[in-house]
Amino acid sequence: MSSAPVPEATKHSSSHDREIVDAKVIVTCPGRNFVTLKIVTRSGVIGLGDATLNGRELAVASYLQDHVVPNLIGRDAGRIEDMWQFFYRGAYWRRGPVTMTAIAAVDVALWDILGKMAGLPIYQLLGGRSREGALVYGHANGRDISETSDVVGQFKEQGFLAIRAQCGVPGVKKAYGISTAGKPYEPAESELPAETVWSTPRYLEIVPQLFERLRADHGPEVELLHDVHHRLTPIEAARLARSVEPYRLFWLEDATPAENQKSFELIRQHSVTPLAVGEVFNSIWDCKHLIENQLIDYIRTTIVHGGGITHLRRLADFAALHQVRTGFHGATDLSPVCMGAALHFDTWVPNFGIQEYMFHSDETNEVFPHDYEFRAGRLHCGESAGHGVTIDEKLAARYPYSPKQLPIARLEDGAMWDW
Ligand code: GCO
Ligand code: MG
Repeated sequence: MSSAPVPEATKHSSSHDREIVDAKVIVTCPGRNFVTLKIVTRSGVIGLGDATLNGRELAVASYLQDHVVPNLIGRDAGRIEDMWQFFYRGAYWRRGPVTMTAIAAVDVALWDILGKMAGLPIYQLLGGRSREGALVYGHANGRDISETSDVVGQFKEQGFLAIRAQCGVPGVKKAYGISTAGKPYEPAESELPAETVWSTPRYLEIVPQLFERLRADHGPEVELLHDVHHRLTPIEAARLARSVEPYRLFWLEDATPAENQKSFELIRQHSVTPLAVGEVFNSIWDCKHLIENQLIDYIRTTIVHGGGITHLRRLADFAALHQVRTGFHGATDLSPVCMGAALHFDTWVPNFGIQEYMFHSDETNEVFPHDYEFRAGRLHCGESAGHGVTIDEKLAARYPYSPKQLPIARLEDGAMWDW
């Protein structure tokens, strides 16, 4: 009598097979620094989690190496929720970017392992497909309005349906989001923070002109986004949000720093421009007031900096109650491992809005082979089990860590400002 094939999940069903026997932190710099956590079970299943915190990579690597890895060995990789609670609730010093990035790395690696044990992509484990692909936005930037408009045109030609636009500010030497001629935009360029100078009046003058021109050149259909990068006070942010209303932005991002969540009330009172915030948040507590008072439209906190899939799922469900949608951070300083996991989440989450998509370099893509792909304005996660992103460790070892920090900003009189 021939026996029925053993389902993939049954093969790893004992906690003995699922025991974590190895965990390793991999730091590599294929063009930029990335930190990756690799977890291995007794039955040989490998899970990967991104642990990259731009400019603070080694702090997370050390948190993982010194405080997390010793606690992983011997535990059951299948107890994802309990592991999350162990590292969050079980830590007296909880929250903060370093801790939550480390927890995210563990969490994503465990979801990857669960997917591989079950023979299913993560989006299936979450509840299945809600959409055919994740709408993404690319980054167009130029030294002036004309150049930015040309670059927006180039993104449209590549099939992008949504485009973030940033342009140089006359009189400001290194405005946020503008690349050095011929190179892709990369802010963490030097070992110690580069000092940039900021002028709010000059900026507030040019942004409405930029979007007036973009609508004139590119018509009403393309979705346009803009990132203020925390540079404005609440009342200045309200003025900007109101002045770009005629150009129907998809969103205005990080219009003012959000430590004081109530400050968004002021912007809301004056404008109907949709607001996005949260790439620097680490937990639901950073956006609780913003969400329950419907002060924002999109929450940007993503997997790697927000405690992983387990916490983000909770955050997204809470946001859904208030009609707030997701718009995950997806800059190049988040590794393809984060992007892979985020795309499974995006494919499932009912209240999805958009996903940021900056292109990783060829070197990065070679170190992190993956099965997601861009087609007609959307990113599509693959069908392989887990999150579909692997690491070529031999190649990774050829790119040693290179210390780099993000810039800082000062006002024209020399006073420190938000970068
Ligand atoms: C974005 C972000 C990035 C950040 C970067 C910091 O919206 O893409 O603001 O450009 O500056 O991720 O590490
Ligand atoms: Mg941003």
